[in-house]
Amino acid sequence: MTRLQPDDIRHIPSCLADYSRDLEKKTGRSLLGIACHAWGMAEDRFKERRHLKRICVVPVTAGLGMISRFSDTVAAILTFLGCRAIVAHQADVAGLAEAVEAGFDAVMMADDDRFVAIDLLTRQVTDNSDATGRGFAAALDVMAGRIRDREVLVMGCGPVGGAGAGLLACLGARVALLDRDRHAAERVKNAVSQQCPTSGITIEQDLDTALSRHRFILEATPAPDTIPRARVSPDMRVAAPGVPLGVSPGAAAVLGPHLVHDTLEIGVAAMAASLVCEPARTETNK
Ligand code: 2YG
Repeated sequence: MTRLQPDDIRHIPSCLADYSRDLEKKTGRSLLGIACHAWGMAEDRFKERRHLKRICVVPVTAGLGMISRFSDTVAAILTFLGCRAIVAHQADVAGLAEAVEAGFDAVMMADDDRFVAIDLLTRQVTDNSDATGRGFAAALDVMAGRIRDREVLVMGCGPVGGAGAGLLACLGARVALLDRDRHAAERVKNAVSQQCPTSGITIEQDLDTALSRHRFILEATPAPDTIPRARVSPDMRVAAPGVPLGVSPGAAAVLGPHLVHDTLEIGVAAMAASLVCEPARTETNK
């Protein structure tokens, strides 16, 4: 899993309104809209309920330690969406205890292994990887004008790519998986086939062939420049949750408004939508 650097997120709090407008131009949906779409929720339901959950973001010093302004950035995204969110005054156990003792309804916190939102009442745990995969799959769905019956290439079969593949399959896309580790691709294929039995999941062997065959791409690898300039065309649509961005600068220039990428916003917004609207945790989206 990629660890964010301060420079990856420094710009976020001051650019949220512009970013949401940019998303709306690119996809037809705002940051809030994409976050709701990730769980199949109506924006109105989010807007009605977003004040009901007081959220405390708790910094964590474990492992490689805190990332400068990470918790503040998470809280800024939540506040931008109209949620009630603050950063705990203390970190770690003291911060978690502070949140519970002060009557917060949910906490959001991240160590080196997991970044989660925990509803203290329902005990629902939303993982950032799952929310990010779903959020970018939702963005691809709206960019494609509904992904149903379209062929989609999912590059990177880790937790983010796997969650994105699951939602895309449930939305009716024909999903092709690509990963250097074939076992990872097989694992996702099995998981998605259980989650969405009607889906037609295939595994691609070769990057160049796969890119030449697909217009719609979810790029969820932790590698830069996996999609080179020579492999893109203006009719493609790419949603890229992978950090660093897997689309080369030349390819990004060709894609222009048909590329959605960020380092934290869509994933955190989808976590907020999950907290606020408590999607029914059926088998399909566990
Ligand atoms: O509380 C803190 O400041 C740190 N313990 C946060 C550490 C987060 C480590 N994880 C990552 O940097 C990413 N996996 C976060 C999510 C990236 C979204 N694509």
